[in-house]
Amino acid sequence: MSIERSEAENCRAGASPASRAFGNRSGCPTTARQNRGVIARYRDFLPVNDETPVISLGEGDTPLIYCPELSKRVGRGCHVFVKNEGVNPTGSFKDRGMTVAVSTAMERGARAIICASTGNTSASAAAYAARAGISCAVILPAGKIASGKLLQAFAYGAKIVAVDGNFDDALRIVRELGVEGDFVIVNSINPDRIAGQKTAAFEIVDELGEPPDFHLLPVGNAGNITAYWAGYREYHPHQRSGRLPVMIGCQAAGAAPIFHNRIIEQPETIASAMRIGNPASWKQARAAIEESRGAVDVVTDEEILAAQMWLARHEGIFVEPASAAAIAGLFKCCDSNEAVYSFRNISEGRRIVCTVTGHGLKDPDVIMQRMRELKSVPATVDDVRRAIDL
Ligand code: AN7
Repeated sequence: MSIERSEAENCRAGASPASRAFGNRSGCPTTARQNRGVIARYRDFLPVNDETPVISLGEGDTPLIYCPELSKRVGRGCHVFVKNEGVNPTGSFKDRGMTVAVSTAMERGARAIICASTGNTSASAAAYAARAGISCAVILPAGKIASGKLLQAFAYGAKIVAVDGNFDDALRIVRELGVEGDFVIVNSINPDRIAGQKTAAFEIVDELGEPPDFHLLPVGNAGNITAYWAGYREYHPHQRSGRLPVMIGCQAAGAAPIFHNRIIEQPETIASAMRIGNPASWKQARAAIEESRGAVDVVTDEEILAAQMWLARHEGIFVEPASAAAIAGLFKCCDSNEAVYSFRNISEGRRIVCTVTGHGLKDPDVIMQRMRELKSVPATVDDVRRAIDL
């Protein structure tokens, strides 16, 4: 009996009514407390308390990969690191915010969550709802979701609704449904999502000892750039220097409302994750860019696809097109006269982090189109050797 109690005490989730109803679904095993996941690691910085049931899939703690070939491309003795968010439980950075948003929703007794999504938020919401044992509705722009992401939402058992419209239409509908109170919205307009996503900046500072000089990332609905900037500022006391990074946001040329400073009615890009014309965190993203003396720039679909292949083939990191926008943005900073922020005159030895937000396998169709048809050969060593042709 006393052992049972101490296990329950160890398991913070065990304390709340919500988690009692939930039993073991809180993510807390009966014999040991789960120590993985962003809530376990950064609890003091997150809007949780001892009553909050922890709904986790072991997200976060993603590798910050030193990239020698990218560093060479930049030159000037600079060091480039890629923060690979594609290795989160559902294959994107969204899991960091989702663990917090779903845990706090459970604490408040939610029975269902809802989101609009270009794909990754829906995959993540569906997984964490399944984990929590609650319902999940995902509202998606019809025909514009990468196949891997759609499969995930289905596999995790979400109710999928495709609308004849784009992401901005879907988010408008979700906002209205949220007001009616039947669902907790888990888009990044939910501040708990942003709070969870800040932990990526904490991890980078913990690993490098201080923030990088430059941080590049793709920008769609602009929640992530908002979260990183908040994270870097909030984590100040935990770093050696008082410095903050220059934030550089990368938008797709056909879906660049922040760059153009106007709503884009019909956003279009191969990077479907970023096909957003009226970002929810627009103002916060602007503030991050201005306060950090950074920039927002655009990259074309061709540049995005070239960067995706380059990163896979030179560094062994396969990311989805939206994520490759950060790499394409880095190349633009280094190579192009049109870059909003040029790296040609930056000081020697600067540290640059690029966040790659989602795994390449999420969007196989884009790559598949570029593969030639695979013809089989007879099953002999000679035929295979000839076919290898190296
Ligand atoms: C891989 O899933 O908006 O600027 O609904 O999936 O924080 O929106 C996804 C966005 C970058 C842009 N990279 O981040 C959604 C959604 C990937 C993404 C972004 C998204 P934000």
